[in-house]
Amino acid sequence: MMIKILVARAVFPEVLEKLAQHFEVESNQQDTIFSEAELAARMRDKWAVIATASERIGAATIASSPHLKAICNMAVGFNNIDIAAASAARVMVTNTPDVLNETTADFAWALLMATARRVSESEHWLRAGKWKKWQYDGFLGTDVHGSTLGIIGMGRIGQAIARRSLGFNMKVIYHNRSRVSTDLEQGANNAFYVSKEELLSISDHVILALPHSVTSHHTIGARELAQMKPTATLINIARGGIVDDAALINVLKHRRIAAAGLDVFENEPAFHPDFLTLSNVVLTPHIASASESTRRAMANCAADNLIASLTGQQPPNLLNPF
Ligand code: 8YV
Repeated sequence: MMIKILVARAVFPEVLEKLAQHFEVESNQQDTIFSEAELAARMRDKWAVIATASERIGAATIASSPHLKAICNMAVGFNNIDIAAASAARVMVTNTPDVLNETTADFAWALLMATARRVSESEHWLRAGKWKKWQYDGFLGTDVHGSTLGIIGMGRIGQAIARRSLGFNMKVIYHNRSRVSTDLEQGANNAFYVSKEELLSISDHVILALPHSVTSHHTIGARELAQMKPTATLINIARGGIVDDAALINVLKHRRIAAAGLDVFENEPAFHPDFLTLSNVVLTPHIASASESTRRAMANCAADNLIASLTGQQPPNLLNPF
């Protein structure tokens, strides 16, 4: 009898074929969103699962899956999984780091440029048929070149974002749980380590690239937003929950910062409806890693982690060695 695995969301067919060479695969090519209880029911007889950041896999689900050996997230972030419960049950957890660094960094820049230079806002205006004449002060934005970029979270994605700032002649400051090595700082366009307070008060543009955890929850709340320049922009390509969305809506409404570009939201996809009433926010549906080749690489990476974890090898991206 073949070992049973679950692929909890739709995925590239070639990835299912690769998995089917080793296992009996239950897939979800209709891409149904399972409730936690339904996911738990489907995982009950499975040895491993491929999930995305949208599937919450908590202690109860892990406890009700007696055969489970591995949870393979198709994401670099893993705040959707109770790692402590998985480790206690000797269930391996893996993620998909590195393959998405450059694509995600590209997108952080896409959001930064769109936000600072009011690309979406002006396009909506144009599409609404409002363009009757050129105006000297039409859609004045904030310069990106020559400005100070503040990056919170100087991991692999943060560094890839920083590297791109060289061509824009920017000064890079960063804040991280701890200072990174001098070599990494130099490679990140000579990024300079500062406190979070200093970063928020000096930066013209702030990009969030840190993981979400209990400690990073609401890293940017009302207090932090008040420390930012009134002309500053805020970009979040990391996770919903790092920013207090209600507090952000309040400062955007009163123009206490210039604008925000958001790819992630608290409680997504059911994000705060007030964002839709604001013209100074660029909203995208969690697509920072969404290039064809990167999404393929992520899916293959998750599959390779799963195959390794059930064939007696150490998965390449094991998060919880025990
Ligand atoms: C994914 C992400 O697209 O990797 C992550 O952590 O947020 C995105 O790249 C998404 O989370 C799918 O799991």
